[in-house]
Amino acid sequence: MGNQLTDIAPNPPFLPSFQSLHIVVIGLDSAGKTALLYRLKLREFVETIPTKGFNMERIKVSMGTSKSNSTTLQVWDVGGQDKLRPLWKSYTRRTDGLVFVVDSAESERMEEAKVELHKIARSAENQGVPLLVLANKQDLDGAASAAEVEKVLALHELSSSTLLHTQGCSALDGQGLQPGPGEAV
Ligand SMILES: Nc1nc2c(ncn2[C@@H]2O[C@H](COP(=O)(O)OP(=O)(O)OP(=O)(O)O)[C@@H](O)[C@H]2O)c(=O)[nH]1
Ligand SMILES: [Mg+2]
Repeated sequence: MGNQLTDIAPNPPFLPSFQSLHIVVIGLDSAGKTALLYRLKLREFVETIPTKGFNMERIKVSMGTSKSNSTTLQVWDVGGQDKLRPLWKSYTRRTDGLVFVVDSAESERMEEAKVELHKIARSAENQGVPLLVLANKQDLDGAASAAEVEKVLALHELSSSTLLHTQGCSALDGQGLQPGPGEAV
């Protein structure tokens, strides 16, 4: 994840390396947000329980190709149950990046995911905030590809207002989250 985020939101040269970037991870309940957070932090799959509030972890990543130039992502994983979604706004205010996680195998909830994503991405406060859509659970049979998720979520309707990238991944087996430049150090 760090790879794509640092690609679309590169550290400006004037940003001191000790400064951290604030990243908010949202998406429907059970999309895999918490599993992804701990896959990135601990590099392993951990069993989760539904998030009632939020989890926050600091994840150090290298910027560009140099490991000596690193920064810290302060990653906020916010519960996705419908009664918690009104709280998303208070986390996304003034964030440096948004990550929206989708369960790629759950086709019957894609419309619900689309509505929530468009609501948050179109809000005035989030204009210009880089958005990474993670098409999670690629390990499951029948999972939609990143390109299919991009289409069904109608991301082209958002691309003029925000920097956008879609990535297929799996918190379970780590695919799409491999270390590389800009990844956890
Ligand atoms: N097969 C598979 N299962 C996954 C993957 N990621 C998460 N899961 C499972 O999906 C379920 C929900 O994962 P969570 O990470 O708790 O989902 P969440 O988005 O944080 O959900 P809320 O906290 O309710 O918003 C759990 O049973 C996870 O083990 C994945 O990549 N592949
Ligand atoms: Mg959670």
